Amino acid sequence: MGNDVAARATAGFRQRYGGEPAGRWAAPGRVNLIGEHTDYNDGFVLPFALPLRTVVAAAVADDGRWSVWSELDDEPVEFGPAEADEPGRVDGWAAYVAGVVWALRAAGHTVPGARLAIASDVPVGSGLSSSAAIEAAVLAALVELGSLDLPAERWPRLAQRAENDYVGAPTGIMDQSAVIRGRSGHALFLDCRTEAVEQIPFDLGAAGLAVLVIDSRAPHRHADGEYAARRKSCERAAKALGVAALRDVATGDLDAALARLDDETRRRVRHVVTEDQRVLDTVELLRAGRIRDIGPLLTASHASMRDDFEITVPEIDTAVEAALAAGAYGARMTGGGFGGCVLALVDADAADAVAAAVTAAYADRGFAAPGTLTVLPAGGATRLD
Ligand code: GAF
Repeated sequence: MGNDVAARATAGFRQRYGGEPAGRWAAPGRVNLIGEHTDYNDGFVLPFALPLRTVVAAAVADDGRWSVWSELDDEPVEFGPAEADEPGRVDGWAAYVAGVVWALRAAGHTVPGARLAIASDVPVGSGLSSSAAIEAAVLAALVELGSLDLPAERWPRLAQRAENDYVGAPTGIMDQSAVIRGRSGHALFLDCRTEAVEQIPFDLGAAGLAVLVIDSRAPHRHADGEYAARRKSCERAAKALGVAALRDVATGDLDAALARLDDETRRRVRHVVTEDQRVLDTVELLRAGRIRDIGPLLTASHASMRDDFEITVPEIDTAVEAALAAGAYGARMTGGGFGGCVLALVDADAADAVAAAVTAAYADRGFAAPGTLTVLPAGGATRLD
């Protein structure tokens, strides 16, 4: 098989199923520039889609069943309507596919049976939303193969439902929105309550800048349980404060609100409310074309995740500190936490030096070497051919 991800999906299709796919659909991974753990609090996020993509080569199957092959596994996973209609019956990576079929059927759509072959350049387990990429690419394929009446604005909610209710991960709507609605050269400013989006120009290249993504390689220990615990704590706090969601606590009212809470809840709430404000401030600066000036907001976001929301780990903090010491304008963990990736805003011609400094700091601390990659904002889910 070749190295190109689309070619790998096609080759996988031919090899597993024989014949040609009817088409190929792609969806990217994402990083979040700023706005962490704000989405399920009805707040604001500013992610962008990555140039790394997942590709699905697919064709209709007349028997009304679904076969899914992924390069992660030798054997295809097969399921029919009975397994698709019962959350949890399909597990592992194939649950993201079955979840999409489930969500479509639950919304009243007639989903065609299909053969699907999946190849991906989005690393699994690095916090770059490889699961949302699978969901979005499969959704794009099934909507088109079945000529379903489902405009793309409604895809993120549906893919989120697949993840929440079929897979059982209580995530918000950021990742699915980013990988579906992302646009090249832009960050996606999303109001997670209304789902209103604004494409914010984020032309790093023209400014001589780059975003360096550092894969911390920290194992995602306890990530699921801790994520759910943070979400619950936010929901309890909103109830205690008498608001629908933490988004409704205005920054001006923050001190009075915090005074009514226990110490841990106070710190959780302070993170969410100040993080929403940092997203709004970042958007203002980007609208004014002042990309370098967002650096301190990124770094403040990291401190808030580390000290108040308590979702960072030593590898992640080391990467942020080393990137800043090597001259990054700002750096922060991106994604759900407890591992995953850090992003650093750097001068394009300094990216290699910053990456080397982080790698050296890792060696000093005895951590396994990090992965590093510079990225530009890319487009969302699409049909390739
Ligand atoms: C994960 C979730 F999937 C998102 O919904 C979001 O909550 C994020 O963590 C934290 O901002 O990526």
